[in-house]
Amino acid sequence: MEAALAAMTAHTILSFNPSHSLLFPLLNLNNPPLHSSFHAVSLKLSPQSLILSSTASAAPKPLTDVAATKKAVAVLKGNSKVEGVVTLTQEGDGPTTVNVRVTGLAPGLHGFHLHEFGDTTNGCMSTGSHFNPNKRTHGAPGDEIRHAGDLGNIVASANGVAEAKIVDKQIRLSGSNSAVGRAFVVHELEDDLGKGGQELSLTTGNAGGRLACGVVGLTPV
Ligand SMILES: [Cu+2]
Ligand SMILES: [Zn+2]
Repeated sequence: MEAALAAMTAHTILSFNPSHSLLFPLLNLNNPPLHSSFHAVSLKLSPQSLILSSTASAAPKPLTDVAATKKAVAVLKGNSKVEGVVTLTQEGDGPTTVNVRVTGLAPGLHGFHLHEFGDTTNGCMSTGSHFNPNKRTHGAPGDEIRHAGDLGNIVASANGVAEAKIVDKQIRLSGSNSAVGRAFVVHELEDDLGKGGQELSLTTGNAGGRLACGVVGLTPV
């Protein structure tokens, strides 16, 4: 938090300087007699007041973030008997816990991802590709190089029920990696986690059709 604050302060000062160099030539041209007195006052006070105001506005924000627990839910449906519920909880800035229960599956592994869009106007197809804010290739949940949306596979038992508790550091419930407003998709086939050597391994994990999907929305904690 202190490092972020220092970075913000440094940024404030850096971004302030160009306005100085822009401001004074203009004043020089338009009103030369006022230049020297305004120059002195501005250099003395403005950087200090900027630092003070950025400190004051930045300090309370991380405190409320740390204290907050956020919770979200997605109800998965599709064009088959496959359905399920995904709940996400995140405490402060910690990892996100994703609890999954899907029924109606063929026994075995099924790719499970967060896709980019919370749009189901054309069923699960309109949820787009795997959520990928950092422009990486497809991978396993434990990989450094992966889509943020890559949560690997869920495993259905002989009775077609898959239950999983996934703790993930890339999916969040706020900020640029937020899952809220996007969609979870459960797939027909196993996700090869980018290692299948197939044409689609590095984009979709070759996980086949989209059996069910659901848009992530906030829910009471
Ligand atoms: Cu997917
Ligand atoms: Zn992916």
